[in-house]
Amino acid sequence: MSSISAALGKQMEKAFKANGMDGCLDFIRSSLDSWQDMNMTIGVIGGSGCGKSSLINAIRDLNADEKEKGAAEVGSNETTTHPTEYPHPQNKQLVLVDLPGVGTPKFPQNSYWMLLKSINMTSFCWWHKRDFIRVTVGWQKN
Ligand SMILES: Nc1nc2c(ncn2[C@@H]2O[C@H](COP(=O)(O)OP(=O)(O)OP(=O)(O)O)[C@@H](O)[C@H]2O)c(=O)[nH]1
Ligand SMILES: [Mg+2]
Repeated sequence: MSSISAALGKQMEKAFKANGMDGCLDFIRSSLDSWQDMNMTIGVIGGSGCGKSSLINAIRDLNADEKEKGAAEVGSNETTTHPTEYPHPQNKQLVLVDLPGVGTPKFPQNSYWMLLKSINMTSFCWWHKRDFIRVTVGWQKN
């Protein structure tokens, strides 16, 4: 965090030296809007059958049977077997990654991190079975 602030401080100083207070304000305004150009790839993690694929379908406004529209497959037993990316229909900068369930014989908890490392995620959401109150969100440090 401190390195980001120092870098921003230097850029503000540069903008100020080049164009005075107006230059500095222009720089701050463009920095505040810069998040709109960011790409976000969110991995949806959780136990098998907790509803990860259903959540992604709901966010993309799709039912599980709308396969022709690209709905993620939903099922009762270890349905998702490899990481699959689903871009948001209205915002292509947002990509949701459907992941296999954690802690199955094929994807044991202690080696799951290797699967996560193979995906270029900016953040993750840990989905808990039918528990809309408890969602864990995190992000990967660059
Ligand atoms: N009652 C109820 N059932 C749900 C909900 N979300 C998902 N399900 C059902 O739970 C089952 C598993 O859903 P999935 O979305 O395939 O779960 P998943 O976490 O992707 O499962 P894996 O891919 O096997 O890890 C399906 O039968 C869904 O219909 C929910 O909010 N409420
Ligand atoms: Mg699934």
